[in-house]
Amino acid sequence: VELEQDLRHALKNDEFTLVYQPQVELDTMQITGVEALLRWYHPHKGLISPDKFIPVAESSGLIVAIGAWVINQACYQLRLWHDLGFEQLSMAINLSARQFFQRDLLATIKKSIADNGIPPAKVEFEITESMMMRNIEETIAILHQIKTLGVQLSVDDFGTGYSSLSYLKRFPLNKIKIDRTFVSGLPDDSDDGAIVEAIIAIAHSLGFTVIAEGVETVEQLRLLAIKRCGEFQGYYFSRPCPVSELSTLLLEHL
Ligand code: G
Ligand code: G
Ligand code: MN
Ligand code: NA
Repeated sequence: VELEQDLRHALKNDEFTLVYQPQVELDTMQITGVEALLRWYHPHKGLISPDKFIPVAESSGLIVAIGAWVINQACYQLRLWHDLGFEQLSMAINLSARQFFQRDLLATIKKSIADNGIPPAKVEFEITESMMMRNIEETIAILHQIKTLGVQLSVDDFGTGYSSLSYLKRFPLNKIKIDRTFVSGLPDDSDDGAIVEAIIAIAHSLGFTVIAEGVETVEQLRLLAIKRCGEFQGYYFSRPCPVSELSTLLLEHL
């Protein structure tokens, strides 16, 4: 309750910021995109993790306003990076369940893209596998609507939502993000190895690109390369970082 009160003031008090984690192409080790991740600097409690406050924002409905701020801020930052010459860079933005099933989402996305004058194809929205499976028909319909804007769509935390792989082809997606719980077992855990291999094979046969999350070691990276995973994210390359640090990384890797 206290957290919810504070969350109500956080937007207008300018307490939110976005950090960005690079998404890297395995073959070239070049940065192709970044994922925007929300951070809340509470005036007294300091940094509060999204794992703590996103659920509160969801249940209170505040997520709609906060999420709209995230979308616009991420698009604004992408415009700045494009203007600096990093024109190939894409921006991945997380959507929460309540945000996804909310009527204004389409208009919010459209406005942020138009206001910031960025190519829609360079913007990607992530929804989690568990969100997708809650209401399959409605999810498919909304994804098709979002798709008409020309943006990319990916499924986050894939492998944790217990969806049948055969369902996947019904969703108009571009990319699958392999959940980091499977990557963390690589290269020694043969079950995780088999799961990762299966996800990559199915994804490719359905025409999706694949990104592995949570890559922390060079051994994990090598195994993913052998299994022909296209891209990765993780501490091995970089933690999520503020704009200035990311600009430096872009100069070196793009
Ligand atoms: O960056 P970090 O590990 O702290 O993120 C924790 C969780 O919060 C992850 O599941 C991530 O997807 C989620 N998250 C981070 N930023 C956002 C955001 O802007 N919107 C939503 N809906 N979730 C986010
Ligand atoms: O659920 P989602 O994939 O959006 O969440 C991304 C979260 O994963 C962020 O909180 C980010 O900080 C975290 N993360 C990113 N890279 C790594 C990594 O290499 N290891 C671990 N443990 N967490 C990571
Ligand atoms: Mn994500
Ligand atoms: Na994830």
